[in-house]
Amino acid sequence: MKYLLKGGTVISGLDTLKADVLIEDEIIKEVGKKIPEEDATVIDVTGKYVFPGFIDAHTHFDLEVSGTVTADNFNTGTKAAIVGGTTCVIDFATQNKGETLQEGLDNWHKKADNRSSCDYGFHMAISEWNPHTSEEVPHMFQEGITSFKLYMTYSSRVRDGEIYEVLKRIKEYGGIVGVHCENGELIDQLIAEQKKEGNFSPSAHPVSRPSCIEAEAINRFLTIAKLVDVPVIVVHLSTKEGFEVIQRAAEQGQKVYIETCPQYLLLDESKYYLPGFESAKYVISPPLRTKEDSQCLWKGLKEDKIHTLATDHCSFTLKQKEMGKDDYTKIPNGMPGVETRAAVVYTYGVLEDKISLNQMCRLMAENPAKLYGLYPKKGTIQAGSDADIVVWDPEYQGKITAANQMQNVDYAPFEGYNIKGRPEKVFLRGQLLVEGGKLLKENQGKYISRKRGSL
Ligand code: DUC
Ligand code: ZN
Ligand code: ZN
Ligand code: ZN
Repeated sequence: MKYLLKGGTVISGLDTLKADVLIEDEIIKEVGKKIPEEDATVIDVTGKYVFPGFIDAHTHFDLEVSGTVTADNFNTGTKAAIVGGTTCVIDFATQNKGETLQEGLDNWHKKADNRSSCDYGFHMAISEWNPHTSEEVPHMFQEGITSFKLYMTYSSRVRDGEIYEVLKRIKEYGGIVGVHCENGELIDQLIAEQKKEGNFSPSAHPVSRPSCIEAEAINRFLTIAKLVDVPVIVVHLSTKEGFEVIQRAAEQGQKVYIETCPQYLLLDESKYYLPGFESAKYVISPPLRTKEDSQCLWKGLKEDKIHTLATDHCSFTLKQKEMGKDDYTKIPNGMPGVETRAAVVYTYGVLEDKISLNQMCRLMAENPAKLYGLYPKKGTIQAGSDADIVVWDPEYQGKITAANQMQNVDYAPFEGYNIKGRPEKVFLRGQLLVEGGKLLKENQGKYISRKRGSL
């Protein structure tokens, strides 16, 4: 199949260019002025932006959390992703305690293979570090896994010494490690305190995980990374305090990549004081913060000190959230977001002049592609790249509502938010799969074996 996207405005991380894009089979064949039509199917995209397909490098599909499983699996999650303009997700394949990395990886392939509607790769989340796990690392690279994840909180948390060993080992192979930075031991202590005082409602959630809990963990993680002398990633940064810790390390020459998410930019801790059990929708970790924190994160994006915008999509239905009706610590943590990321970032970031169109492209396509070893196969519109393309209609106007979302959840964190702009067409490796908000064909996604990244 040959398509010629004619008359659009092609967005890259650096430029905005009036150009045609020729797609042949799975690949972008040519980008240029007035490409001859020949035998291609011509699509007039005058007045539209032409973005590389967006990449969401932080999703949790089909993940067991607090004795339940996320509402979105790879089938529903990747459908929601592609309709929202995301053509590739990198999900966290998770090694449960007692498992090998290979077992964790095999499990994730079973969950994702043949039922994904966008392309997908995996980070490997390591829950147990031992001599055998260490031996498995080179094999993970052969399997296309070049990034790893550690938690400093939850039951899967690892100790400082283990973080040190993991960083050393991954460094040997040129991979990169991203860490969920929160001080798990102190959180347990603060939770016990809240319960002793009789506080069992979601309003105790942010009190159990204050800003310093994130900032301290970041500082400790960066200390370890400095000892090992290796670049690292802080995932889902939520606080100004944490941002400042990272900037101090960066000023001293340390290479630290930062990811944040729309919820930390647009929502704040007032959500924990809603009537009834409403607040449970927003029980995520790290928690929502203050408006001042959000402002700091927007500024960090604007100044290119924050490198990627992902979702941490980890969805639970209201029924699942009810598990914590009498005890907020039993509310499964997480919220949906994979479907609405681009529209929200465009409307509340680009149109409000907080970031540019090119930055949107960098944060959601080019940078994650480079950082995670997908570039230039993905994350860019140039000859030879996968034809993963979002034709963005800047004129579309709508409203976010749970009633018409694809994500398998019965609420929307951004319910009632006005949206300007949406993906009018989405191509995945040359196939037109989304048109006018409708998914035309399911299960066309495939596993992407990643190379070592560099940004
Ligand atoms: N935070 C969440 O809210 N959910 C899943 C994992 C995480 O770190
Ligand atoms: Zn193998
Ligand atoms: Zn996390
Ligand atoms: Zn996460």
